[in-house]
Amino acid sequence: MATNRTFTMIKPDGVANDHIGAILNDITKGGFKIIALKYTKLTAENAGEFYAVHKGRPFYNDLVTFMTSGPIVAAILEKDNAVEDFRKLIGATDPTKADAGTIRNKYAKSIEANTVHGSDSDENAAIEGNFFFSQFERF
Ligand code: RTP
Ligand code: MG
Repeated sequence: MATNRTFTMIKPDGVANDHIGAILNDITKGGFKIIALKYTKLTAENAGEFYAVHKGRPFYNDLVTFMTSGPIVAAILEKDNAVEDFRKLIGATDPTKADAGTIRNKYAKSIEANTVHGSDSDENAAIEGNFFFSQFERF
């Protein structure tokens, strides 16, 4: 059964290009409730651990460098069928292939600087939410 939570980050390009407010608005209008929210900056160690699944891929080192290049916004979101519906809201990894109206279509500049992260499974949503938030930071 699909759980009702997913995890997202507004990546360094989304923050640097002043899209935090617009993206949170899109998320809310998309029917997601924000149940945890944090403005922070990843260390290389944090980013390496978060993206460990991609270790060894050609883009891994650039991804870690990019994800540590500036502050990010992390959030846990709640909605029925959250993981799948959120990935629809953000669009394809490559923004040139993202459907019109999706967050990546509207704000992303490249496959790397693609503005938002969305968990790819219920299991990873729980792992990623726990990576950023304690039980005292989710409501
Ligand atoms: P995310 O995990 O950030 O939500 O993105 P995703 O599921 O759509 O894509 P994924 O395959 O998990 O890749 C993670 C992030 O790595 C960067 N990437 N660069 N240069 C490349 O070919 C390439 N491929 C992936 C992107 O920033 C992608 O979001
Ligand atoms: Mg992914």
